[in-house]
Amino acid sequence: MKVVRLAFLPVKLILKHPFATSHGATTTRWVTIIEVVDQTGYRGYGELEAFDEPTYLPESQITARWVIQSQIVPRLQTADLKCPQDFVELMADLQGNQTAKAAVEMAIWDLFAQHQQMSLAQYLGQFMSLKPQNKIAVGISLGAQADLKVQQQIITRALAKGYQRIKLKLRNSQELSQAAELIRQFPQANFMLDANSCLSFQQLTQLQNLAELPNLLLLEQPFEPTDLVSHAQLQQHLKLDLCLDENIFSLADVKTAVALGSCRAINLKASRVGGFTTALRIVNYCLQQQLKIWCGGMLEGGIGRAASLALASLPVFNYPSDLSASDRYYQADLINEDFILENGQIKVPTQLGLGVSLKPIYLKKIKQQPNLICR
Ligand code: OSB
Ligand code: MG
Repeated sequence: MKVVRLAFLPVKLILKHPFATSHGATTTRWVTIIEVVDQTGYRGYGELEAFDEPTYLPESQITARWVIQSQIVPRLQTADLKCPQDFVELMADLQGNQTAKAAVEMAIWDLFAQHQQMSLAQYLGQFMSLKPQNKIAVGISLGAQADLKVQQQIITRALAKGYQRIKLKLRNSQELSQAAELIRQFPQANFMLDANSCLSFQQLTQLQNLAELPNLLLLEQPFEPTDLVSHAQLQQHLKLDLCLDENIFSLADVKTAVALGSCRAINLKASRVGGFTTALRIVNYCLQQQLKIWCGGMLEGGIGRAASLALASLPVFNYPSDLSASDRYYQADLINEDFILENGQIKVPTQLGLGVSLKPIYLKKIKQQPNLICR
């Protein structure tokens, strides 16, 4: 496959409700839509998931677009790809910049799946010799709330809608006691806690107490994204499973985490690890090592969420995915389709490739964008 056109379109999405984490409150989020066309005229789409600012990930929308334009495009210019994995080979000497690589790789997987007359879920499944599920169990990740009562109501509503698991975000260590109280108040519901790096060893006793709560599944990313050693020390003293998110950018990172004993679970986001090729390798490794693994999210637009649904459809994950229904994210999304929550599950697209279509306005705009490839 020869890519003859690559274009991109930045789009600003507006969240229905602010999403508060230890990095601040997100009210709007840029994503960049990637369009690739091959020599047969097939079109594939990808979504760049770096955030506006390099706080959760080291990249930003602007740095990642620069990497795509000045580093990825020149490597793709003369290539003839036999399979999506060839793209990863082609980028092998390009360090880091996982979301930039993942955005283009997503569009290339979309193209290959279409050529195979398969949905992306089926196509990913084929590489794993697994049959994808047609719907997936989902949970919801709730932004932090100062007011306990308000958060109680939000949890009640999320459970009434059918979400199979609640993830509470922490902004700081003081919010641990509020989270513990909420988890106690809903003994019938399963919870995860995501600290996005805001904790330290000073909270060790509190965390050991939390570990006694039977409906708390895991604690995600308590410490800094570079500190696998401290995570290993904490895990040694904790019955509760630690789950790593922003620590994991590659299969090598997972291997290091296993060797050190830094966690017992991985939050997998294809975009954070450079795309599906690496994501599948990580899945295989976690299965071998009996490390728990589940699919996370990062407030993706519709293209990115369709891609995440395809990955989450593989019958290998230990917990419901962080993939909410379309109605909870954006005032206006990128795609025509809506992902709807039914019995705590979301249907995986069955059409060819990503199986979703850009809204006419974005389709028209991206077609007007300059082609970065010149063959
Ligand atoms: O840490 O898992 C995270 C969103 C943006 C960035 C990081 C994270 C998250 C979420 C929300 O927790 C998951 C989602 O619903 O997309
Ligand atoms: Mg997280």
